[in-house]
Amino acid sequence: MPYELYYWPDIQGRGEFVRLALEEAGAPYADVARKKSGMIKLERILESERVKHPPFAPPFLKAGSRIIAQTANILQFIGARHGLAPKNEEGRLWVHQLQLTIADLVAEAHDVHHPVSAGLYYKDQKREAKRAAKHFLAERIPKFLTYFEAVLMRNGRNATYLAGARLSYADLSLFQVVEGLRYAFPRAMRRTEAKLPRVVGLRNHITARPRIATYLASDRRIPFNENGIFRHYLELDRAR
Ligand SMILES: N[C@@H](CCC(=O)N[C@@H](CS)C(=O)NCC(=O)O)C(=O)O
Repeated sequence: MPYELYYWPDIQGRGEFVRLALEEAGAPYADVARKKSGMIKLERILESERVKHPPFAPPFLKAGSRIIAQTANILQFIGARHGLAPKNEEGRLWVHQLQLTIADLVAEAHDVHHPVSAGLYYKDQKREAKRAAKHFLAERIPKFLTYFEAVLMRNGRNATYLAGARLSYADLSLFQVVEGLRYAFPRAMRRTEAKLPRVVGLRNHITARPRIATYLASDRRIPFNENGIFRHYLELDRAR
């Protein structure tokens, strides 16, 4: 049975981490809210009192009768089922740990343009956003990405992937983070990336994987925009 992915229809957002894993796995899925009446189905699940394990927010994945939420949790599930995670416990925990660290970075990237509240418009928190961006660009992006550079280095001199010798969902997610940060902060990323050859190498490798390349060229890949997590505001990319 095809999976059903429930996520907002007009943004990559956190749903994109799940889309990438499903695409790489070649797993059939419906991106429900992008189809006719799909938003009604999504809202119905969020509001239902009959769902055994109710999701707090999208993304969530319907697999048969199960509904699974939280991006890292969904990926753990897909990873185990579709060979995108190590089989042994140590390896599985390590990949999950990496994914949770990526989730921390994603949350910080979001909070740069919404530092006061997700409930306010960007235009109502621009001053605070500029302050947040200055620190995010100068300190936080380098700290996170240098960490992933070191993880790649520690995995072996010629390592392609973050964990062991095989691709995992964390590799796909790191690719997505680099793409997102490049879109949001092109100027700052040019500077930062110069010191991250392994992270850039992993990003390039993922782009060239046949299923991912096909996906990226398709209309299933929603372009980045200013409603998602990674938003390009010139004033934030230039914050100093
Ligand atoms: N930790 C959750 C966060 C989920 C989340 O924040 N989803 C956003 C879209 S990316 C949302 O719709 N949030 C609604 C809300 O927080 O009220 C995850 O990783 O899946």
